[in-house]
Amino acid sequence: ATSFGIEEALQKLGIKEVNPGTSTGNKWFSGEDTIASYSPVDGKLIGKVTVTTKEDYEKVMESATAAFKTFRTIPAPQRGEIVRQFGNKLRELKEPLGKLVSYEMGKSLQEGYGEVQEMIDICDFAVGLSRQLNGQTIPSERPGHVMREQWHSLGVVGIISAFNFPVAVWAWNTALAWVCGDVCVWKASEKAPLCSVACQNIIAGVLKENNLPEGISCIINGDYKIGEMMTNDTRIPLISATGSTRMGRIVGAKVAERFGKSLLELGGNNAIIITPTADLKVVVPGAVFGAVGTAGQRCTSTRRLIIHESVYNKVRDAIVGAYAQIKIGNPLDETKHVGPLIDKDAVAMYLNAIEKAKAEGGNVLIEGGVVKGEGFESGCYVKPAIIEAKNHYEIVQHETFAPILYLMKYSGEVENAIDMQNGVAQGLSSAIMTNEMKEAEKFLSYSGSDCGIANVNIGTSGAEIGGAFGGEKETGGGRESGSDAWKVYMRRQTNTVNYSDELPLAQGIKFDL
Ligand code: UN1
Repeated sequence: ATSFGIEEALQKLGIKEVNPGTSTGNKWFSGEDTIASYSPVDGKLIGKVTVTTKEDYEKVMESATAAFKTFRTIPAPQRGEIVRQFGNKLRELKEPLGKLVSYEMGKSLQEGYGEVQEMIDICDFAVGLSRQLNGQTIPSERPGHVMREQWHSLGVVGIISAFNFPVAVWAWNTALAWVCGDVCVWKASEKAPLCSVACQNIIAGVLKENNLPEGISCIINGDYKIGEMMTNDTRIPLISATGSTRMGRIVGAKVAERFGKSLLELGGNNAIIITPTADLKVVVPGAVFGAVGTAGQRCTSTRRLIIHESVYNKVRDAIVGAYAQIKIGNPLDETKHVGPLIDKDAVAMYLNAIEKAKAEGGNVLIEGGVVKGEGFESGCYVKPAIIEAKNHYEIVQHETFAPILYLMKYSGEVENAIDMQNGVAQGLSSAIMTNEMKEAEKFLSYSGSDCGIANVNIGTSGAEIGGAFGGEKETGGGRESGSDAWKVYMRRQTNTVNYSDELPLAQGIKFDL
């Protein structure tokens, strides 16, 4: 038996040895092929999920398109009520679901719970939003006329999610999509398929209790070929995809070709600028959590520290000192800070990145490497590394999904640091540590950070759901979660109504018959 109550958690979530990987809600479909999910924590097989067949995909799409026609007629606040009940179920199941996330994906238990908390938070947000899907009234240039803008449900939303946030990213999308009157088809990462089964079990119960039709929440499972069925499917007006820039380039192009919309959340290359007035009490935890939290596998993970030369040695020594305190080990053990990487491929990429950084001239301050010995049998545990590097190194320009932190110096004014921060292809998250008001405002101004997220005196990761989440450039341009991100899940309609007895034309055009 596995320790830390995993067996019990799996049971509470309805996870079996072999699980059907395709579902339209309370109906499940099994194919022959399976994906085995091994835990990076101890290398053990957790369970299997069947791969979606072409025929079953068709059943899912038929069910989803039919459900949409009913679901969009239910008043938005009533759809909000469904999401409210879903949020309550998540509150009840926070412990087992958080544990499964931690065990299947490898992030610390605290972060596993945090991820479920993000799901609960977005449900609460969506419930309020269900009464605020407001359009506007626009003054018409013509007498006796009024213009309006309305937001209508869009249709089937296809969700492709990554292994690193195996449940929260799905919820960011579904909670909003559902209150907007859309139905969802989710292809989870093949590296965390059991999380999709667990989530589907939870929402299926809510849908059943409310006598709602099949097709409002669907899951499909498999590799990229299963995702491709969705990207090529004209019945899906919106694809929301989280993952690598490589994946997003393909998905974005495919979806655009058929005039679908895509919401892309791709790679980041996030930096913290550390200025001469930065407070070390804030800098050290901010930078260290950003770099080693989730073993560096967040798209918002801190990859680069851009430090002013006048404080460089002091900051470097403080960060290096803090790394000495980091405990690597079983993420279910709450005394550990850093768990494993997702799999051995990720370990190989991490090792390769360190070699490349060295070959390009990087100076290793904290040696990386694979952790061996008792408790580390999965072969997925690595040491967080620190390397002094130059921003232009090819490896520094590239997102490596692992705990490797690059330190670099800037001199002179903050503008030089901002140039370095912006001098990468990605544009997700960024931060400045400063007590100088002018520096902070410059960083946030039009000529400051070019990222979708720009923070002052906090790190690059750990965004709250209330703000819109996403970034520019190779990060893909999508925004999900808070603010007005809901609009992408709806279609905008402009209405002009004439309540006069005449028909004046716009722009003063005369058309006399
Ligand atoms: C991701 O890494 O894909 O800001 C999402 C954060 C989290 C979300 C990260 N709230 O770190």
